[in-house]
Amino acid sequence: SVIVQNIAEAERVGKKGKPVKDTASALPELMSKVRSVVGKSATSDLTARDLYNALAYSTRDGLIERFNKTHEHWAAKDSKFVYYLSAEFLMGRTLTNAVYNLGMEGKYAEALRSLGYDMETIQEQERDASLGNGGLGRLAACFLDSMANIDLPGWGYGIRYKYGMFKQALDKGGYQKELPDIWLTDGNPWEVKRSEIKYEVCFGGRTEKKTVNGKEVSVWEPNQRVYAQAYDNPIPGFQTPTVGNLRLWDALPVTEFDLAAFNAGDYDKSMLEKEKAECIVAVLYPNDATPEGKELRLKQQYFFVAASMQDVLTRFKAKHGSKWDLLPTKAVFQMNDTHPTIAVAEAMRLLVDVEGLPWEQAWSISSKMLNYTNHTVMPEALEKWPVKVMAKMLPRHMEIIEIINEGWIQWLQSNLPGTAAEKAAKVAAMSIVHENQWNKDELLVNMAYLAVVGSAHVNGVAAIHSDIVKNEIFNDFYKIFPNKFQNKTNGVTPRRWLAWCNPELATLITKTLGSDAWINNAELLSGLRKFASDKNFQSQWRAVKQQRKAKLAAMIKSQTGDDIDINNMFDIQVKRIHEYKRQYMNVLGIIWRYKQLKKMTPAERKASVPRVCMIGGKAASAYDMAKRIIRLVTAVGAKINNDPDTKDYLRLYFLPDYNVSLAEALIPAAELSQHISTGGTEASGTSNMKFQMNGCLIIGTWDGANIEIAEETGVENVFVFGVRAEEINQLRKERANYKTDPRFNEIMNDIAGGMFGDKEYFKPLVDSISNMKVGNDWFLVANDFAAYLDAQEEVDKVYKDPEEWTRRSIMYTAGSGKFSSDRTIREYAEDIWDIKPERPLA
Ligand code: RUG
Repeated sequence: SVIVQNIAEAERVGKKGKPVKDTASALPELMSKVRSVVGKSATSDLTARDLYNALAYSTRDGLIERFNKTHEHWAAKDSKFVYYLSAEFLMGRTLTNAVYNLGMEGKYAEALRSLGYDMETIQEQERDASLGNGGLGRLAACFLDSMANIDLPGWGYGIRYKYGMFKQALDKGGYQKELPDIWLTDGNPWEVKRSEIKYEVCFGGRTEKKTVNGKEVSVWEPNQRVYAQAYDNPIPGFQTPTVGNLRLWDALPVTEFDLAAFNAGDYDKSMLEKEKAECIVAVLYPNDATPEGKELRLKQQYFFVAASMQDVLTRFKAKHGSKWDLLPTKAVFQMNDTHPTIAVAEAMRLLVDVEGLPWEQAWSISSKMLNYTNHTVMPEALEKWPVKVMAKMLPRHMEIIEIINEGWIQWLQSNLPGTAAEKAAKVAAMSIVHENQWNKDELLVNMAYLAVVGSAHVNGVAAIHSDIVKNEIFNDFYKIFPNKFQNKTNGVTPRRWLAWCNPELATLITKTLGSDAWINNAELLSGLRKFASDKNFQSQWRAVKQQRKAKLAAMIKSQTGDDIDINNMFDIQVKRIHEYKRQYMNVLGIIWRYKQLKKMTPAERKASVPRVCMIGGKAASAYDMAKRIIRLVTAVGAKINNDPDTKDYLRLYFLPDYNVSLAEALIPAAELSQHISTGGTEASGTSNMKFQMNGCLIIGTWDGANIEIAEETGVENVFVFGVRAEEINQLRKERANYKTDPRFNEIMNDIAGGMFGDKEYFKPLVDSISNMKVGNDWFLVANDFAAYLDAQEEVDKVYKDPEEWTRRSIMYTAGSGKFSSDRTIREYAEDIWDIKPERPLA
């Protein structure tokens, strides 16, 4: 197809781009930034932080220059754009990524060395931009990288949260402690404030029917107004001059300071508006357990959607005036989960109320340019706003949603087959506004249904998940609009997640394949397959892994004081802590291993496969069970790491504050990673792809993207176990009759009996999976436990054969090409957005 040809051409041209190696100019450049930005002289004692700032501002110059060229080019071509609307962007650090993507690592590394620093030390000065919770936010960041990389005109739009994802610490007792993530305190060299780009965003108030030009219209009279202020964050591609953009919105008060109130001595009132505005963007995902929290979250969602849509429409109008029918040929939006789906109502408000278009024309435009990605099957994450909250916060939008819903219901009534009673049941099941099933007095707006009705395309994020989306979650809708639904299996950027985070392995791959072309064309990694059984290559591959294990061991030593033997298997599970992800089952397996080791003779222990197990991830502040799971990990770790009989054979560490930077250190060092969610619950997973790329073997369930990873790697190379998605409903129904494995019972008794202390605190955890009645052990830990232990035995067996283990490891990396986000973005561009790459001249 045309798009594939364009991309291929773009890549061919890009490969000619040579990395900048202008080392001579690097030192003077850095020194100039030391003077102008850091405010010190070249003869001062320069700290790592000073050099970080100097290097960041130097790199930023290069970014901005390319950014301007890219955007001038796209504007001149009047390219069609995709706008990725996401409440989360988990960007991590920018420095290394920018320096490497711009090909400037050689240039700066030497200059830094001459000043007595290395790149790694300097890079550690940067705080992660953690504007996301987990997979969904990191996916958005990978997508931006790939969009720039393949020259696709597109931007991300989100919120410039003042405090990102909380910093996780452990208190003395081993419980999670949440600390604010004050990431902007020392400034952010990577953003550009666009003072001139600011939009008013309104909330609350009421609507009033008025007659305008002989027509009755609804006029919104809001009672709060704030400004959304644009900040641009340039996103560089690799071996291309393209630099894309992430535009984040800050909230400002319309009146900065109430001088009259101040002069009257009311100091609190004088700052009130400012505080109210700042509150909107203060924290990522405020706890929504209270009505106040819910309102604030909806406010955040509307805030960034309203600013982003006004921004797009303003640019469109500047170019095309009121030729609104052209809009879907110039702009498409991808709504990342339900968080930005108020966009459906906002698009209608802007086109009908502000631009004066007839409803039908506006609907035809809006429903062509909006698309929705579903990322979860968890009902609690498919947002539903009480009508009361929506009507209070966004009264005009509530009216618009009601009009959309009326039209939708009418359409259903005229088009659905069946008797009147059958139709009525279907209409009730598919209505965008419906009763709360737990509280019949409350009406809810189902944001996912609004998105499905208002979008051109709806997609899931892995093959199995897209099937569940079609056949379960939105089955009624799928039957009506089969062509609306697609699959777009997730991906991750091979730049950050292999080439830059694991330079040791990247160098070996490049040497072996004869070129670094795989960095932009990950399918070329399949060329490693033919070396998988080559003994010489295997030993080089193992040496790289050992190097990375040594690095991680040093990090753990610095945090815990413990020495770790790098000949032991590094077994890692890192992701958000959730019952469905089953870190709990991992701990139960570790307890079983510990108990077995205790029973062994010293000789038997010596013959076992020693492991260092690591678990990391944050528990949502209001998620009590997840916090108890963390405490179980720390309690079990404390016992086994200090037991002289076992500590040489088994360790368990909880790694606090898991974030992008920590992932970059862990993933290259991992030998086994665990992706053990209950079949049918993990939409895709993306860390599984990162581990795979880095040659880490997977123990996993037949769930999410594990399935496709196994297909690409060779199912025989993956340790697969557990119940399948299609079995879980039946198993849940049969809960009461389930006979648990004796080993499982023994461990439950151990925890309940206080083997790891804190038995009262662990009681709800034990109860949640051990009383076999319907509704208990929802995530089927008991059902999978025996199969999990068997799979772990198989892991040990294979690890005892280093050649077989290494062969598999190579096969993982070789099979990871499909999981490049470049592939995913190409599919979105071709099948959903209809956007072609457009490369600016270098
Ligand atoms: O839990 C899902 C992951 O399975 C998936 O890989 C990721 C990206 O598609 O999105 C995660 N997710 C889902 N994060 N938040 C949600 C629900 O809002």
